[in-house]
Amino acid sequence: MKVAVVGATGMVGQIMLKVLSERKFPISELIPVASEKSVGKAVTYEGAAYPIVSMKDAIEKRPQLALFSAGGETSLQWAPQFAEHGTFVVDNSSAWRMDPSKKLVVPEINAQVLQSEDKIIANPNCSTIQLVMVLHPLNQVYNIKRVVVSTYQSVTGTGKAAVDQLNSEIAGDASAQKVYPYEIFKNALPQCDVFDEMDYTKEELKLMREPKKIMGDNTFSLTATAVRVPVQGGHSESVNIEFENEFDLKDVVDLLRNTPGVEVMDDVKNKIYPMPLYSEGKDEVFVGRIRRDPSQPNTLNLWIVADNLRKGAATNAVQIAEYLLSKNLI
Ligand code: 2RA
Repeated sequence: MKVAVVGATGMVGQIMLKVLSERKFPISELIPVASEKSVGKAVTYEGAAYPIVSMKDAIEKRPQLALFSAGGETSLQWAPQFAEHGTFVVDNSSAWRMDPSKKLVVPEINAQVLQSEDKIIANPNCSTIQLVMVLHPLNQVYNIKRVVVSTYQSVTGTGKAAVDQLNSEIAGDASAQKVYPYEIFKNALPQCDVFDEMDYTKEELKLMREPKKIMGDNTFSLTATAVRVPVQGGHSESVNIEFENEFDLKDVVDLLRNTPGVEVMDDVKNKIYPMPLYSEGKDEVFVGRIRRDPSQPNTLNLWIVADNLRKGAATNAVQIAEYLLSKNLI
């Protein structure tokens, strides 16, 4: 299969290439695409150099699949041009996620909504993916009433410049390019992306809106606070969930243990719980600190960690492509 990777030089694009290779995705021709200034340079895939081409050249090659991670504006401009020539686009930007005509997919939850005419498919936000991987199975059994989530997000979610800022600050180099409004080292910024008129950030709005579309359930309420922390291995989330129905805590843990793509790490007596240091480079969504909330009935607290560049972005996108392949849609 001819596969274009748009944004191939970015952090997510590079992980997409890694995941495609790890999962032995059947690529007959790899078409790396990046900004005009990168055209002619090369990316490495499975030990070989592949020249970066322009968007127009990539479209002319008529790829069956295009994995996009190049920002919303680029996706809005170019994804339709790929799609109108029959390419399936899986887009990691926020451009299409809440478009009612586009599917927003976490394969373990709602891949079945995909059809052959879905030529632009939205990959959810990283912090959304790890959250719904845990919320969905619980909702099916215990009927969620309300969710309160606070995130502790890796600088890798912002991109390479943010990682460079953190590493420079750790090294004591105050001259590094500032991506954030403040130092991130020894700090926690209660701002991921820009604020809206209600003083919520775009990241918080994604967390509050995307889960309902993916889970196909508008009956529960969800509020979020997204925080950036000086971490690189993945996003962490503290989640409080109130259910309509009573639950047995052991049943909740057993349910999550039997959920594909979720790994329970919950043995506090031995200090076993999810951490970004552990999740980095893995595709599972790790959940722990699962405990009843004594402040109100039918409510529990838990802690979710995942590598935001993998299951939170690249791996989920490749899994969508694998689903399309498995159903002979592509
Ligand atoms: C972030 N989820 O972490 C956003 C975009 N990757 O900044």
